[in-house]
Amino acid sequence: MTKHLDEAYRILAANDRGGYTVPTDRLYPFQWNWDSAFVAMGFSTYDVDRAYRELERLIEGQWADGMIPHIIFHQPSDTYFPGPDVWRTSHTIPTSGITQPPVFGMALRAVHEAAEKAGTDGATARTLALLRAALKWHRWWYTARDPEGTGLVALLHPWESGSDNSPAWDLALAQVPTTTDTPVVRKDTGHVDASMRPRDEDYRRFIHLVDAYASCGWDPVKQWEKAPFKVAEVQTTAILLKTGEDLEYLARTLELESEAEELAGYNARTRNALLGQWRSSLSRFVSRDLISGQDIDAPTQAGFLPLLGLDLDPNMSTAAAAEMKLWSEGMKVPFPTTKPSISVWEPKRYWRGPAWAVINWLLIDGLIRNGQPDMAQSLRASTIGAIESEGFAEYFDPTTGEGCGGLGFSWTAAAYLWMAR
Ligand code: 9WN
Repeated sequence: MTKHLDEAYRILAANDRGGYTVPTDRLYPFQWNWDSAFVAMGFSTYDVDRAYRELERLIEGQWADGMIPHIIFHQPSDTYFPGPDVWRTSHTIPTSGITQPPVFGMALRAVHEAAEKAGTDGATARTLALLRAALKWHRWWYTARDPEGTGLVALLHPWESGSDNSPAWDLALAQVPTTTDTPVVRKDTGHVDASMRPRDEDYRRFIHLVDAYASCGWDPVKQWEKAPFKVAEVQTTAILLKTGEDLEYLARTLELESEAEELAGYNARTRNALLGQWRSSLSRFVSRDLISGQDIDAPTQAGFLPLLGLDLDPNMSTAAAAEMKLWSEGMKVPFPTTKPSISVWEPKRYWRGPAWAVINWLLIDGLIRNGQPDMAQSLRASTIGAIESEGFAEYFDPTTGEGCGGLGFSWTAAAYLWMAR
């Protein structure tokens, strides 16, 4: 284990670009939002100052309306598409124009607790500044992405889910045109095998959406009206709820009572809304396409993520765990991001089947919360085992355990540090 811990430290040091960490060299040469939150939790296990720094550098990209973008382009690089010229946003530091799952609040609580334990100087002031930024972003989610106050937040681009080419988007994305104003000049397939990446057609739709929102001047109200893709999504909403709980905890700890009450209100609303997305016939939760008005019942990992933020009735948690077990049968490294028995399952293609250490991390937390410690323990052991035998790959083929995608990956290193602690 020491050898692998040392390797994890080495990867995070190698991917450091000055207080922030790139996901991996060349393939992802900038700061990514949810990657950095996971990385901050990894740092919190051995370097609290660096953990705070990761979050502080991320909020340099926060927009005036509160959104924290999914990419912060701190320094130029020509190894990634789409770069700042495609996004056409107007923040002081170049950024993308969409967001990513708000793991930030979970990370802030972990970093704050590590600082308390270590008795780190100046920790309260640093937590407070980050908490204020997190609160602004939290309010942004509830106004920009749930203007009708349903309690579920919507994504306007598949990249916002972090699960870019998941089968969950197939039907909704098919309605998005493949025409673009911007030439699609992919760089990713120059770094990793094209069979492991989203398809060209997916990219044309991804860029069509970027063009559409850039032409709204990135104004959230106009985007909401014009959006060709609008999905009230359970994975992101579950993460928002868990983050909301952690921010509420921090607000109470720092005696910000009215902020804590405000957060408690959001949390209660979202808890009810998420519970309403449970489908007992499927033993999992479903997202909703707000354009077609239909449930999205494609079987993906997102259906189990609500365990992270909810305390389910034991009948529900037992049913969800049994369904997860079914999907994991015969898998060397669970948890597959798409149900293995269905026709669109591809065990090596990005979010259409592979196992991801950070998704397992969130599922493990959800299983523990919901009284399933054995399953949590076996998922933890197989994730650690996959990393120790294959290295710190971006993700893993669940059937063989083979490491796929980019190598020397920061969030896989962070997940290892967190799970091994
Ligand atoms: C687009 C950095 C990011 C992750 C996402 C993952 C992938 C980007 C891409 O890489 O997305 O944001 O270009 O493929 O899907 O979850 O944050 O690791």
